Amino acid sequence: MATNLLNRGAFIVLEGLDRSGKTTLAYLLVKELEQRQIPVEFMRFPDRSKDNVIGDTLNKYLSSGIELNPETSHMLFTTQRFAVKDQMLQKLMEGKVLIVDRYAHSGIAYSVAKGLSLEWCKAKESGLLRPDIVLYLDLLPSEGLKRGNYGEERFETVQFQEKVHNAYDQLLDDSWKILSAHDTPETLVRSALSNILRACELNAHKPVELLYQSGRLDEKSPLKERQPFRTNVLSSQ
Ligand code: FDM
Ligand code: MG
Repeated sequence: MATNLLNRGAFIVLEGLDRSGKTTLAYLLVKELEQRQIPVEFMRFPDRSKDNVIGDTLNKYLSSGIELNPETSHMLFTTQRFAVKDQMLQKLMEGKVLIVDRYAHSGIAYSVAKGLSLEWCKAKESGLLRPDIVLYLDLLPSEGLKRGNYGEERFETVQFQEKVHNAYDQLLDDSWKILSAHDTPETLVRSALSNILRACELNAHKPVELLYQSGRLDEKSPLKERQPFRTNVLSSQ
């Protein structure tokens, strides 16, 4: 067996509508894993850091400060994911569990909700790392409205969230676990954690796969031979 595949970490993504509780659950999961001495790292997309040009632009776009057409915004969100692809792989190979708050599925669901085609959006995300599990926090769009600070950002309207909800439905595959966003934090943590611990066990010796693409990252992957891509322009990490 290839040595670099010994006990890789699991790649976990949290997805769901605005106000579904992804960020809260992510923090609780990180705490639980740390308590179990399991190496873990939290990441989120988009990265809104003001010290990189894409993060700053996306932040202004989301808070309705500037306009971007759907294709442009899609590609800016996607670029942030590709910019840290190598770093994410490296962390997984070091044995770290990655807990990621939103990923390509948000990219696709929100862009499809704006009217872009599913095929176009999926093609743009193709070749990113494929999560071992997508934990989807299922929230009725009309329920999000009742949660705090709803409506402050660009996409926080029930009408738009209905479309996002329908678009997410089209992305479901065998890596998805559906959790009810209406459950208590304790129930959610218990259920998410058991899925994560199982994924750690099942995938420890399996290569990381690529999203919407057949083929895996194996030892001969050019990704491993390349220096990790680092720039202050695209990534603040
Ligand atoms: N969003 C997020 C997108 O439209 N595309 C993407 O690729 C990603 C990652 O950005 F409205 C949208 C989804 C949401 C906003 O909000 C990010 P949060 O509340 O900070 O997660
Ligand atoms: Mg939000």
